[in-house]
Amino acid sequence: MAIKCVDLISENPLAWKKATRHPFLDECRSGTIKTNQFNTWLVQDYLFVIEFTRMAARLVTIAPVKHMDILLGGLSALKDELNWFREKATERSLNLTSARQESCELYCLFLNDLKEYTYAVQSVAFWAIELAYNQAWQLPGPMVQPYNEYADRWGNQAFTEYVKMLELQANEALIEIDPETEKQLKKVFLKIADFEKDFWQMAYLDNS
Ligand code: HMH
Repeated sequence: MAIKCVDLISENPLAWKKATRHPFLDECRSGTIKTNQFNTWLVQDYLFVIEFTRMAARLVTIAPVKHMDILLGGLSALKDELNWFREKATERSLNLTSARQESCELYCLFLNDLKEYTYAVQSVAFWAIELAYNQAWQLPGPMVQPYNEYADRWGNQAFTEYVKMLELQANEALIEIDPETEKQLKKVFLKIADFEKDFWQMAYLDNS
């Protein structure tokens, strides 16, 4: 039996839990997150999404034709997301030209390194990164203002369906992978879980 996306989660429940449950998100739910901590996350996530968009674009160049439609929809959503980040930053008077903090920088370098891998590995990585945010912003439950807008961006039903489509496509790509690729896949998945955990923590590290 070919490995599937869900197997990666069920084989690594603790790592995935740390990726998707964090005090940062609970404090957004209750409204107790400090504004400067939230702003740190916001700016760093914008910087991350720029590199994630480049990864999405690279994925289009190697995808089978039947997978392109979903991926192009994803790119279009990323266009809106980048503009939305700029709006949020303007509302909060944030400087989007700040430097990437270490956890963001390492994650972005990793995204760039993914280009050396097969489509199967890259499509699973793309799914896992989107799913992490989809679940992380849903799991705390309804958030207070202004954080409900952020929870809705990644937790909404349409985004959930999009992530399901990414999972189906990734599973198709996994049907005929060799044992070496399967090993790479597991490592890449665990790295993503770890990067996601560190990304939440970053909000508490630097609030200059
Ligand atoms: C760190 N992971 C991180 N940021 C995001 N915006 C996503 C995943 C999903 O888009």
